[in-house]
Amino acid sequence: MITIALSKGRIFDETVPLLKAAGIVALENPESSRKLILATNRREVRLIIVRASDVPTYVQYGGADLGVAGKDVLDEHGSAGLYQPLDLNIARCRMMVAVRKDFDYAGAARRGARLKVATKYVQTAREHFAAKGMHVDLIKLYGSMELAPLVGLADAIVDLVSTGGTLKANNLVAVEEIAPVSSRLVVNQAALKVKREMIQPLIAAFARAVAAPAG
Ligand code: PRT
Ligand code: MG
Repeated sequence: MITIALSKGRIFDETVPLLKAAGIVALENPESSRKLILATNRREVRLIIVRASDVPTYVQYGGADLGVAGKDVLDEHGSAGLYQPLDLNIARCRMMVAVRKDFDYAGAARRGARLKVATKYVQTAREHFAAKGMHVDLIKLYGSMELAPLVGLADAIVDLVSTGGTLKANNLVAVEEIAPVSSRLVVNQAALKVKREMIQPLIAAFARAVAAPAG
């Protein structure tokens, strides 16, 4: 049996075509089913549905053999015990620094001001500002970062941006790109050895599907 960990929503939706290219079709839809373990058309393959930020943990400890996780999540989690053979090029977005429209970020940076930065991505933010030599106080949030500058909790946020619609709706502007983000295939290193004859063809099929997307 091999177990693949996925999160609901955009990662599941964008992984479906890759699974299909590898001959794997889920027998249920996680949006309508409450099941956390989904059978597939292949008796020896099952999917588990976990929070996006829990995917690396399941794979690292062998609760799943493989998984799909955003680079944002992997950077925060660390890569211990995880083999990352493939950038799947899905769920793409950018890790950005954003501020209120009326906040002079460049000026504050130039003056060496100490900024309050709210984010779910504390590790990523710490490394980014340290590399720039900027002093920041990091405020850990678990969601809705866009609110923090609007109520004076923070001067800036570090968050993912895809269409830019959320920033715009909240009178925020992106002022700096930290990194492009896409989702990666992650594999448990022990499973790769023990179940190599099942996992290797799967990685190969995913790689072919990424190189030549259908449609
Ligand atoms: O929702 P939950 O708390 O369970 O976890 P999650 O938010 O981490 O999961 P999910 O499914 O929302 O995201 C899974 C992965 O998708 C992330 O880890 C990213 O790698 C990737 N991804 C791609 C995104 C986005 N695009 C994205 N736009 N994840 C989140 N967003 C959010 C962003 O945080 C912001 O609040 O969407 C909002 C901005 O979107 P735009 O289109 O308005 O710019
Ligand atoms: Mg979300």
